[in-house]
Amino acid sequence: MKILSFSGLLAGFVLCFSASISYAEELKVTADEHGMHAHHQMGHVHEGPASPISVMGDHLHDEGEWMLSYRFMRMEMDGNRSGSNDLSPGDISGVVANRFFGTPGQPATLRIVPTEMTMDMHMVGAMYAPTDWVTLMVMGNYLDMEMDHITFAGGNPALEIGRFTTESNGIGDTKLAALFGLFETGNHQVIGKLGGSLPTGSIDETGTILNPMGARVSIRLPYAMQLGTGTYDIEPGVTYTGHQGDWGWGAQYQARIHLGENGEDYTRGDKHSVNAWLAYLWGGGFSTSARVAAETESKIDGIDPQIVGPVQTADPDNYGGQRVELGFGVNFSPDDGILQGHEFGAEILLPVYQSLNGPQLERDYSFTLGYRFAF
Ligand SMILES: [Cu+2]
Repeated sequence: MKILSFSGLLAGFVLCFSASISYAEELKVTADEHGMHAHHQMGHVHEGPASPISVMGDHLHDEGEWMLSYRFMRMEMDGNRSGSNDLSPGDISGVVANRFFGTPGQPATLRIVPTEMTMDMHMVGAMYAPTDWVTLMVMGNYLDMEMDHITFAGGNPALEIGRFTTESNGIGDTKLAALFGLFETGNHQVIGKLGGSLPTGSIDETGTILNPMGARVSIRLPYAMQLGTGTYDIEPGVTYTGHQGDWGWGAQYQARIHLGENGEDYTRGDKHSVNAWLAYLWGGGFSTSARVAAETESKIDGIDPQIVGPVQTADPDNYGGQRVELGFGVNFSPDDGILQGHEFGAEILLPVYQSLNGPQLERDYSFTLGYRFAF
């Protein structure tokens, strides 16, 4: 269904912008006549269509050029699964073993089940190129998260006694990276990334929960609701991009490797991701893209002694997994006029495969809206 409505959207673009396309064709002819071979004008980072807005580190800037960006991402999680099997709250409460059984007040099986989570992320980034072959990047994040839960009675795991929502918000981890041009010929470019993440996000956020005895208590929130990793992380990557006429494509590998243990005695799971995309420039600066993204993340190593409870999210083993998502994007980056150098993009990602170290909340969708400006 979603694919069908996307085709509809594409068809819409074809109709709406056919006029702009012929205008763009005219411009191209003029450019060729004037010998302005399509190399990198100031404030114009893309030859061919733009990459999807959620893809980062896919381009270099010319010496002395800056770029500022803002992105908003919303990720929605809904329902649980373990491996690739869906689980209802009744499949978890009273069934899944509680790793904290033996600690005073902890039942043998789980009693609190997360049902939904929303994460909003505001990302502000800057890029600067000290030379043509190196571009530096810095990105700050602000996170706002909410998780809904059902609490079942300590003495009767089938009896719901209430619901509650926990929240956390604040600055996340800060990213730094250097991008290097490794290879460039005609329409093809390979860029290496050497990046890192600084532990600026809090890992001791607290919240109020409803426990299986019916009491509201304040506790340290589980790992999923913490704002940072607490560790210094290395983020290497390599990106290939190519373009031909109105088509553009790319492929990227990225990793996030956590160094050492954080101050609360644990390490988030390392993450590796690959993605590939295809984009088409319809004209007038409008392009659309389709992307496939796959990632694998390990479970958490170690345990925060203050995160305890009859809930799946308190268990470091219920983190990570593998997923594959499809992304559909739209970009607008005019070649001329007052908006030249400004780029607007949106992309939605829909999971097609998830195998989680669960029980764990499964991803429903995520989307990113972004703006970037080069000067
Ligand atoms: Cu840039």
